[in-house]
Amino acid sequence: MSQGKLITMDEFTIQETRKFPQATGELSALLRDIGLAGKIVNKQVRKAGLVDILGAHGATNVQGEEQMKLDVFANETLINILKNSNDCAGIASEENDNHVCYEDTFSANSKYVVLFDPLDGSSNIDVNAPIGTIFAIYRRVSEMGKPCTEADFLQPGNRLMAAGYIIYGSSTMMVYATRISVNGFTLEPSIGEFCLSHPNMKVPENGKIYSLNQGNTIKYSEGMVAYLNYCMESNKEENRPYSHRYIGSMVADMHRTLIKGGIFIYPADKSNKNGKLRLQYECNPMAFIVEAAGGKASTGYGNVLDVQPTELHQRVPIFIGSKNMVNKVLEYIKEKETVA
Ligand code: AHM
Ligand code: MG
Repeated sequence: MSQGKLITMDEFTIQETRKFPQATGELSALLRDIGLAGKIVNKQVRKAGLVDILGAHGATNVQGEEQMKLDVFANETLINILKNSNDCAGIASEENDNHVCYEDTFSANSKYVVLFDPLDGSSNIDVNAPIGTIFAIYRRVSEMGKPCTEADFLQPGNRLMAAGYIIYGSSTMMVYATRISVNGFTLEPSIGEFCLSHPNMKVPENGKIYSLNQGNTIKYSEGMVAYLNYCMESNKEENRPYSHRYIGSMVADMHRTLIKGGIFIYPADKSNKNGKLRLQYECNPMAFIVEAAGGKASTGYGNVLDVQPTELHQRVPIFIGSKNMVNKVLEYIKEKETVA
């Protein structure tokens, strides 16, 4: 944690941007807008347990106002804030079948598009476990001055300009990565600002935690099963057996992985040859963050960031986290040659 002077996320982002004389400040403004959406979502998330009192989706609350499900609320908040921002030409969201183009003049002249999962892990809301918003920012490839196009949203992760997440946990944090560094900001509720708390985050090269849905073992490939046995075997030199931790909320599992090291896996299995998680707004942003922090992210057959997307909601298997742990699981998978 940084000591002494409180540095807000906006201050920090502006200071960083000043290091690049050609920067226009648009990316900083976009990050600020996403942070603002995060604060608004956070306010609703903090009331989630009161849903039975205040009313669920479709019901009316005591004031007679219609209540919205949290993931719908998060989606609409992000869409509206980015629409009113001067720096976003359009968005794509897990909640929408197609991308959304903002067609006003300001937006048509904006150079960025944003993809997001507005509220990942939303099944965890009912049990008061952490959930999060994941986002990815690309520079558009379509012609400026005109509405954005699908091609803007089908760029590989290696073309990302920035990516991050907001975790609604025991505290609320926004973590974002540029190509240069990854930094984490904790929401100071009394002033309503994200403040720098985790500067220059680095994923430890080795870890002691593996994170995956081990209940699916019966569906896993031979290589995956062999790797799980490796994790569970006792080995004093390598500090095994490893601990197994799985929250079932990617943002929460990845946040722990980023801080403590370890590996997070959502592999291909016998019924889902591409796993479960979505490339453009779950795997790519997390891969970008982890690689900027010195870790590694693989699909089992190549880098996540090098996958050329062909459709907006496509899925990929993912092995992500501490470099040495990812390399180890890849050895097992390669040896058994069973991953699609
Ligand atoms: P969601 O986008 O519907 O919330 O699903 C994504 C979530 C991830 O946060 C998490 O890692 C994964 O699904 C858990 O899946 P499973 O229950 O199959 O282990
Ligand atoms: Mg999701």
